[in-house]
Amino acid sequence: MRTLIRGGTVLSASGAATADVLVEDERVAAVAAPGLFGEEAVDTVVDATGKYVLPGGIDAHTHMEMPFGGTFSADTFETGTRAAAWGGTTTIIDFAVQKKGTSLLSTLDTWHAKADGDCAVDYGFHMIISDVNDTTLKEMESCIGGGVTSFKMFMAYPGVFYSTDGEILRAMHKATETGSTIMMHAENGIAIDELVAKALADGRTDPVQHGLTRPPELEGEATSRAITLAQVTGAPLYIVHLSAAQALAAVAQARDGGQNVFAETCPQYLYLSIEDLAKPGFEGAKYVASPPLREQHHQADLWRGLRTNDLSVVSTDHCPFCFKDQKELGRGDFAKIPNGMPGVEHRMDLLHQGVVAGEISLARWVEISSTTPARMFGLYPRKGVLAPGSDADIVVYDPAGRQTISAQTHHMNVDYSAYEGFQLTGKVDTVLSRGRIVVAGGEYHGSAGHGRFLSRDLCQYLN
Ligand code: DUC
Ligand code: ZN
Ligand code: ZN
Ligand code: ZN
Repeated sequence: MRTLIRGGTVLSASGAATADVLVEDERVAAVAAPGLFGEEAVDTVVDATGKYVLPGGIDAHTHMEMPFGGTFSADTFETGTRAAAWGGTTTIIDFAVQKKGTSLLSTLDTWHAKADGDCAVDYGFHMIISDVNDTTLKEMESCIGGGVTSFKMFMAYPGVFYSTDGEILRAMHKATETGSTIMMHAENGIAIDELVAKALADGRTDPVQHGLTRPPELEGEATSRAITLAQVTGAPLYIVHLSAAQALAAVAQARDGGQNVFAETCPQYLYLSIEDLAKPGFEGAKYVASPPLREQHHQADLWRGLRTNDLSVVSTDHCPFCFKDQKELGRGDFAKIPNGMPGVEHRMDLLHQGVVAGEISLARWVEISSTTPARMFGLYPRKGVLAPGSDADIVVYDPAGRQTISAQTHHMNVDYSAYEGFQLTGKVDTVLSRGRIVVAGGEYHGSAGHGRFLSRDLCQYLN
């Protein structure tokens, strides 16, 4: 089975060139000068004239079917990966969540049971550690053997996911020993819980209080502490969902010092702000995620961080909860609003607006959305690049397309969009997942079960 993608501008993390891409079965067979391949021996021709051709997006931070406060995030692996495909994301890395008192390996089994056979595009897992003990530490090795090479820990949510500095230190020692990566949710949860309790005691219960009780200084402090613990132990550290200028400054300083510290941000921190959380009535609940949306001035710092590579990845932290029956749980008590926002479908498009606005280059768009996440999480060059032998995960993108984001038209299984009414320049035209056309001409041709589990290598950036 051969597919020829003809006449497009082929993008990579290092530049752009007009070229044809030949796909044979599941892989890229060749990228060559236009017209070099005849169309005789080809089954399907995709005309990409006037369009970009780029490696499929990799969203390294999603939560499908994630348990949270007695409910589950609203996208299943099936609906969530279908929405990802619609938006040009052909790989997700989701999180298996260890519950206190359970083992990492049984947790991994549970997440395989949720995802295997259900995904429309390829997927991998990170492991969330919330119970550090001798068994857990030993099991980290088995996780790595099973292709799960990165471990998320929490400095927030005391009593639930929270780990003490000592527990973090122990896991970091194991990460150093094994070459695996510690991913950190860096917010000072002990201080935050006091601020939350005080707000509730004072009768301040609206969604905006979620933001006001999680100030950016407490993200900065936790980020610095995580970096120090990583320095002491030598562990590679990846800060997830970085939202605040204070945290970015800490990351930049560590990187200048040559430490293996990396960070991602998310589209919501680039485009939304605490003004959204402060919308009247209960509307702000739609924007409750942790860390919270910040004051608008942080956005310019984050865009700068993306240019300087102090922020090297953009993931969504896609964690959708319906406004009607799920966010409702927190009416009258902001602390009970499920934490998370939908976004897996719109990451590529929203980042393309950064290109349109002159914030980032085309090459940087590809780098932060595909090539770097592939290297960061041990998937390169199978993913993240269009080169002979790579998986044929390919997006044909129309830079002149227009669209308006709306819950009426999106494909995520959630009843609102955080970006409702956003008018975008650029639109996904055609998407291939391992050589198969899954989106074309505004129609979906994918299927649950096409997506395969990705056994990942270690981070490919370590000093
Ligand atoms: N952190 C995440 O990464 N996702 C959902 C909630 C949270 O605190
Ligand atoms: Zn988190
Ligand atoms: Zn998350
Ligand atoms: Zn619902």
